[in-house]
Order: sequence, then structure tokens, then C-alpha cells
Amino acid sequence: ILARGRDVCKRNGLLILSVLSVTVGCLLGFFLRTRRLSPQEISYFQFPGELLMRMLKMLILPLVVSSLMSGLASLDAKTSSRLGILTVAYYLWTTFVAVIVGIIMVSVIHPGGAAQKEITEQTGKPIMSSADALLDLIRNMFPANLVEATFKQYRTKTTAVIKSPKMASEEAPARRILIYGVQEENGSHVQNFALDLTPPPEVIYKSEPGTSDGMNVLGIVIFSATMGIMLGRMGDSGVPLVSFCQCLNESVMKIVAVAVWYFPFGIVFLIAGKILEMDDPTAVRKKLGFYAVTVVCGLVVHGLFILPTLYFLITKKNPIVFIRGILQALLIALATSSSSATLPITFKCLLENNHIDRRIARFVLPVGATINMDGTALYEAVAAIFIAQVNNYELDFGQIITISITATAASIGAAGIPQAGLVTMVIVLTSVGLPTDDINLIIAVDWALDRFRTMINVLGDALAAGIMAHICRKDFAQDAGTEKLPPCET
Ligand code: DAS
Repeated sequence: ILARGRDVCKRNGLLILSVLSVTVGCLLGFFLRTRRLSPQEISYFQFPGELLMRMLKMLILPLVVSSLMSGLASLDAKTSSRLGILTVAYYLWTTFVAVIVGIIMVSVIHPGGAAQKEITEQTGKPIMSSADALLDLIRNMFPANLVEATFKQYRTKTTAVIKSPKMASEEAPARRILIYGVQEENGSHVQNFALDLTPPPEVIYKSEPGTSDGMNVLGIVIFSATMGIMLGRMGDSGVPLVSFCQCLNESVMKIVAVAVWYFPFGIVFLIAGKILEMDDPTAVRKKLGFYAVTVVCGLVVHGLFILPTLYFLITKKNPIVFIRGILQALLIALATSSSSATLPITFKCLLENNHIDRRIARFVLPVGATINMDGTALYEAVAAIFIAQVNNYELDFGQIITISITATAASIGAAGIPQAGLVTMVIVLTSVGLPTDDINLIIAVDWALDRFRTMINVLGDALAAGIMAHICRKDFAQDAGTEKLPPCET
């Protein structure tokens, strides 16, 4: 009985701990808000949560490179191209469906009407045009120098802790605004990919440009996938590098297996620290309550009904059992609001709990974490139509179609990092002539809704892996030998 109890705790203990840590983090955050901590105290309090984010991000590069290279190299040309085409087609299709769900939801609930009378001030000005955003999306696919794109400040995230004049008097905790700038190393071409989301502020201090979010994952995915396919065609001469990638992948997963026991502790401080920073919830409720409800309803419909139904119709398996196996990853997505940072846990859940073929997971997950963002696409469509409603701007059918297409494209370009969807939303707004500085209307709730849409992004990637494993099961069964090398025993 003891052994069984130990096994159950070991298997579910982490999940139970993580659920508890999310709850404790919320309660602690709201309790500490009453203590009115200073920005300095808040930043010290957030430190354990920051460590969790850094641990996860530290693993992204080795995991993405090793899994894509070893995953694709171990498949023969026919299998890898079939898997690639099916996966990308599935991703585009589900993302488009998510956008349609969002458009239906926002048209039925019509949150913009309720917000109209409340929202008066428009603040801030976007620095970036949609042309910049689109060019940056394509630019990110081809990093000029992979090492610099990874380790240097290819996309620097400058976090300025800003008190806008109206907040200074109330001594409210400083509001943290994310500003992304893209500067290419040669210095000759500086591309501002950024949003200024506040009225002219009195900046109390500006942290050094962070590099933790500086990773251009899209470029790394494109490079690693291409390299993996080429390695697969090199035959025996490619074996050393493929074997290296397999061992790297296995060792990274062993690091994850150890690091996960720190996660519940880090989650408490990550969530509590975010709650300490957020705007006054009561002020938000008046203006954006219906908007937040619309987004959550859309995410629930898509994430808990449409995607699981699709999974059941294709695989004839119980989606609830599958989702149960990835609950840990969904909780990390909720805590970190970064699908890239959640990737190591998504891998662990799929391989250990749902027993997905590692060759499928090694391709579907890194690509999905980068380009498949159902939650983000739904969110950007809802936000665009919400802004149109607030401005009493009647969208015609052609513009709705344009929003559907640009929201799908913008979500592909959004990085798997916190609030990335907020930035690429500019593409959607400008495509239908909506004022991009109205993004400020939703910034107050974006940090919370980002967590839920990230959960749906991760859920969509994981279910896609389950579906691809089912569809390609015959290929892998017949070509069991396609994995040229035995799994690396580390
Ligand atoms: N936070 C992003 C992610 O990691 C999603 C978004 O910003 O929309 O998936």
C-alpha cells in the first residue's frame, strides 16, 4: 500500500502541488496588495518566480534544436514530408477555426457597447506600423546570425517601470509596461517593433534591456528543422550529429525531470508577483468585464469543446484522458504565460503520461509552440472587433474576412513569450483601418487573459501531437526502423 501510495504521489504529487501553488499564489498576491509594497519590495518578492522563468527559458534552445534536428533526421523523406504537411495544415485549420469562434463570440456578446460610455481617454502611441510588423515576422524566420539571434539582444525586451502622472499621486505600485525593440546587430538598420502604452510618463527607472526574452525561436525552429531534414538525407555521414542531438535531447529531459520539483515554489511567487503589479481590478471590471468574459468564453468553447471533439473524431480516443495527462503543462502555461517556456513540460507530459512517439513530439511541439497559437489568434480577432465596437465602427463582411486572415497570420508571427499577442495585434488593427493606439484600452487585462490564451496554445499543440501520432501510426509502425539510432542511453 505504501509503495502504491508513493507511486500515486510521485505521479500526481507534482500536479497536486502545482494546483495548490496557483491557488496559494493568487491568495498571497491579493493579500499582499493590501500591504502596499514598494516597487523595490515587489521586485524582490518576484525573484523566485523570475528564477522559474529563467530556468524554463534556459532549456528552450537546447530542447528546440536537439528535438527538431534528431526528430526530423530520424525520419525518412516520405515520412517527414508527410508529417510536416499534415501538421502545418492542421495548425492553420485549427487556428482559423479559433478565429471564427472568436468573431462569433464578440459579435453575439458585443462587449464594446458596454465599454463605450466608460472609456474616455486614449493614451499612448504605437511606434510600429503593420508593415514593420509583417517585415519583422518574415525577418525573424531568417536570423542573420544564429548565435547572435540566440545569445545577443536580437529582440531586446526593455522593461521600463513607469508611473504615469495620474498614478504617482495615489502611490499605486508602478505599472510594468513591456516594450519590445528589434535592433539588428549591424546597427545600420534599427527597426522599432514596439508599443508605447502609457501617457507621457515620469520613468522612475529603466532596467537594462533584458535578453531573457531575446530569443528568436521562430528563426531557430526554421534553421533546426531545415538542418534536421538535411541530416536525414546525409545517411551515415550525418549520424554523429544526429546521435549528439539525441543525447542532448535526452539529457535536457532529465534536467527537466529534476527542475520540475522547484516549479510549484516558483509558481507561487510568479503569480503573486503578477497580481501585485496589476491595475486596480475594480476600475478594470467596469470597462473591460464583458470583454474579458467574451475572450474567456471563446477560449473555453475552442479549447474545451472544439479541439477535444476534433481529437475524438480523428483518434476515437477519450480526449479527457489525454488532457488529464498534460494538466501539468497547462498549469505551467497559466503561471508563465509563455508557450515556449512551457515547452520542456509539454514534452515531459506527452512522452511520460500520454506515451506519444518521441519522433512525433520532437517535430510537432517545437513547431507548434512557435507557429500554432489558437488562443492568440482568437484573442486578436476578438480584440480587433471589440475596438471597432468601442469606436462605433461598423465592419463590413470583407473586413471581417480580413480580420480572420490577418489574425491567423499575426498569431503565427507571435513569439511564445508573455504578451506577444498584444504586439502583433497591430497587423490586424491596421488591416481594417482601426486606431492602433486603442490597444491601450485592453492592456489592463491583457496580462491575465494572456495566461488563458497561452493555455489554449499549449493545449492545441499537445492535441495536435496526439492526432498526428494517430494519423501517422502506420508510417511509424512500418518504418519502426526510421529512427536510425537507438535512443541515446544517458
Ligand atoms: N503568451 C503567448 C504564448 O506564449 C501568447 C500571446 O501572447 O498571445 O503563447
